[in-house]
Amino acid sequence: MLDSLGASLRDTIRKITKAGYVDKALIKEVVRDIQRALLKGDVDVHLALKLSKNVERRALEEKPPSGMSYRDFLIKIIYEELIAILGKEKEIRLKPQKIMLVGLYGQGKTTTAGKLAKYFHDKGLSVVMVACDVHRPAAYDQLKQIGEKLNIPVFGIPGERDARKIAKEAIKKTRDYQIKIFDTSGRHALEDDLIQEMEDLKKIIEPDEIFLVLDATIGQQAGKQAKAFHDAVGITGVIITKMDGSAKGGGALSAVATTGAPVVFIGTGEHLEDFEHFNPTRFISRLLGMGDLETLLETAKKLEIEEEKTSKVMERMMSGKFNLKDMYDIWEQMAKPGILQKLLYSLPFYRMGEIDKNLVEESEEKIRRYRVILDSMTYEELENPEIIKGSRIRRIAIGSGKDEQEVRNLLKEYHKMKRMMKEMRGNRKLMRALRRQLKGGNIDLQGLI
Ligand SMILES: Nc1nc2c(ncn2[C@@H]2O[C@H](COP(=O)(O)OP(=O)(O)OP(=O)(O)O)[C@@H](O)[C@H]2O)c(=O)[nH]1
Ligand SMILES: [Mg+2]
Repeated sequence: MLDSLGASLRDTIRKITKAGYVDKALIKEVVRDIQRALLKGDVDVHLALKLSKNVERRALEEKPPSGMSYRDFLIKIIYEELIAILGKEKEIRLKPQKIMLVGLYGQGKTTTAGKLAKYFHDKGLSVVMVACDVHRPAAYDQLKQIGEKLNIPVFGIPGERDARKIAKEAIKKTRDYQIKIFDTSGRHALEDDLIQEMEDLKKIIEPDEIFLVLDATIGQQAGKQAKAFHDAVGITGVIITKMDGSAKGGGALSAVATTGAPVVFIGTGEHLEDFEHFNPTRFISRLLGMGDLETLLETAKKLEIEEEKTSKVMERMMSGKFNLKDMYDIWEQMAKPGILQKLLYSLPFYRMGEIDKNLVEESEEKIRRYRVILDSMTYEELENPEIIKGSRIRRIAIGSGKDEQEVRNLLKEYHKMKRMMKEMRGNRKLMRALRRQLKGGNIDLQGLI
């Protein structure tokens, strides 16, 4: 499915992964690659242009959360933008419902009726299919055969020429089933009599869902058809069939998404199990061949949360409020291996002089010890360190297995930090610099150690 589009996109990702660093030239090259791949995959020119512009703009303007490399960030942007052109996922409810399938000749309605029936049947619901196609000879037999294969009942009136009568009878006779799937007849084009028939059936059936069945090989035309059917009868989703072996699947999927109608399922072969619920995120992960993209995104999310936490602490410090809980947050960030060293290097006055390696190690060790002590404090004490005196100090020392002197040292350090912050607040130039950093989302915990 979409083999060549997938292969080109995977090549692009590989190019990024292999690159020594991400610069403007690489971004431009990657954007060109993606554009070419999308156009070859039959994606609309404007859509492909818009996507590549978005990727370029975001890659040049946005900054990765601290801790994430520019390389991973670029991949993440591409991934997100590709998902965005496929629209939103539509949830499939596993509750009693009536589904009406519509579409032109030979798009795959009858086969899809069977696939849908199997989908719900496999999930433990009772299913019946209704043969409302009275135009195509042997339409009833075709559905009946599919039903026999699946062991799922089919309701129909062989020989009946009026689809409305069949639908009316079906509504009366299929009350016991949870899922009712109505196969209808197609036409060469969206003619008036097809529209009339769909409207009449819609009134009788009162379907919960009207799914338009479209063949992927029509490519971008899928968008126009989806819109025309929607205007004529009101569809609630689109099922795209024959995604296997069609190079135009990308065009069909993206064109439908631009109409706002969600793609609900895709058919990927002639067999009844060749069918899947369409999920844009999963689809793109598979297309890019990256099982670990989810992990990448999760990591990014975590880093963003941490960054948010850090900037909250900074804000509190700048507003003059600062307690042991904030100190704990800062130390929690710093306790991560390597972070402290990175921070120290980023401080201007450290950069000027030599960084003593022992200092880093000592500080890391001290932070580890202090965190144990903080863990033994009550919430009230962390919020309001001034109340920590005599008997509380004793209790905290025993609780953390340290001696009282060390608890006192920690408190001293806290007061020193607080004092330092007061002085910082007096230093307007420094505060301005900090605010700028905070706004840029690039925060160094300057001067806190
Ligand atoms: N490769 C492939 N073939 C499919 C898929 N879905 C349907 N087909 C084939 O497409 C052909 C037409 O499918 P039908 O289900 O009969 O289509 P229809 O819309 O009911 O056709 P009419 O009733 O004549 O309007 C059949 O040969 C199916 O086997 C699919 O996802 N992949
Ligand atoms: Mg049919």
